[in-house]
Amino acid sequence: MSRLLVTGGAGFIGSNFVRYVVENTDHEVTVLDKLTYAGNESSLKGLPEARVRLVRGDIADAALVDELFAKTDAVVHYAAESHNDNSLHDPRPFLDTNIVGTYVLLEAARRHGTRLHHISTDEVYGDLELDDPSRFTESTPYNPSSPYSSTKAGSDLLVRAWVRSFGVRATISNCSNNYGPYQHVEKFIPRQITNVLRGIRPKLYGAGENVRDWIHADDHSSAVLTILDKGELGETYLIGADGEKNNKQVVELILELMGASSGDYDLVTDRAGHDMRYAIDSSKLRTDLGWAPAFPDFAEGLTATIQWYRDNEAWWAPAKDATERFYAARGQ
Ligand code: NAD
Ligand code: TDX
Repeated sequence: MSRLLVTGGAGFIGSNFVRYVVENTDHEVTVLDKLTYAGNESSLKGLPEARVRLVRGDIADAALVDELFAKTDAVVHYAAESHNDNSLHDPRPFLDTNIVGTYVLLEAARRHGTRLHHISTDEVYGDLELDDPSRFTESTPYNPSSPYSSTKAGSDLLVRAWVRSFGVRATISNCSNNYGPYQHVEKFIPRQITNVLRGIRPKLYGAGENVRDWIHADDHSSAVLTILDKGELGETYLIGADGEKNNKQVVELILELMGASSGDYDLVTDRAGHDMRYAIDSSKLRTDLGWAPAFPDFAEGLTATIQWYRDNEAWWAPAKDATERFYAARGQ
């Protein structure tokens, strides 16, 4: 049994990871989370208090981080400002958390010799054209487009430098787009599901042709546990489940699964600098570490996700109106 520190464990992917750890391992978990607008204490509701503890705090608070690292065997670092649209509106918190926060964790890992796994995104590689058959691999050059993805790229490079210069025991993973329960309504899939539930037409940016490579959050979690267990220090692993779909296909599937009419959506103002296509080649993770996704059926995973939003309006409703006002002010 190990003591895990999970930063950002009250967010979407972090809380799914904590739940997955409780259900599939003996590890004890301390969550360090600032509970920003994106963090939600109730995403950890129902988990056993003997196994999961929440500390409200900032990853950039060096004294707090130092105290927590002293009592930890391994750290999984999810905490981030995570939304591209917000980063176009106000980039500063992205630098503070994604860059400075990661730096503070690396310095603590260096002092305490703590094993660290850094969670990152496929967006660090920029985007691919629709007619380009290639996919991202661990050797694709970094070429981020947005303030969000550039700060994630910066954080990855800090991790690599701390591994090489100071011998920090770290690994990195870059995952594709996640879906599942507990995702904030600002993000594409929950926004459209909750729009339909509220009688609002789904909103597609631009022509809706942009492609994302979808993976269920539980498959992301199993991949991260696999890397913690068997990953080679200093290595980067791409995580993906061969789930490429364009945004129009996803909205059409949501409409169909929710019993709404095909074509019942609006095309709205495009995102500035909108990445066209992401696609992950996860061969290294599958071949070297023996990982495989358990939820490859997107329609099945989406059906369960829709049901979760139907059943949990009390979780998402408090954020819905403010989120829609933010988008409406931008013609989205
Ligand atoms: P999220 O926005 O849902 O959650 C982020 C969490 O971090 C929140 O609980 C928030 O309160 C917390 N946080 C923010 N700033 C903090 C700070 N300074 N100190 C402590 N806690 C802080 O994000 P998510 O979608 O769950 O993403 C989690 C991680 O996974 C991020 O690092 C993101 O880059 C990465 N990622 C996300 C996706 C995706 O599809 N959502 C895909 C690949 C990688
Ligand atoms: O209302 C919308 N309409 C729309 O067409 C929204 C909110 C989004 N979109 C489009 C933009 C993207 O092409 O849907 C796609 C997905 O958008 P987001 O959910 O904002 O995700 P994305 O920008 O692809 O980034 C996500 O995956 C990689 C996460 O938010 C990141 O944290 C992760 O790194």
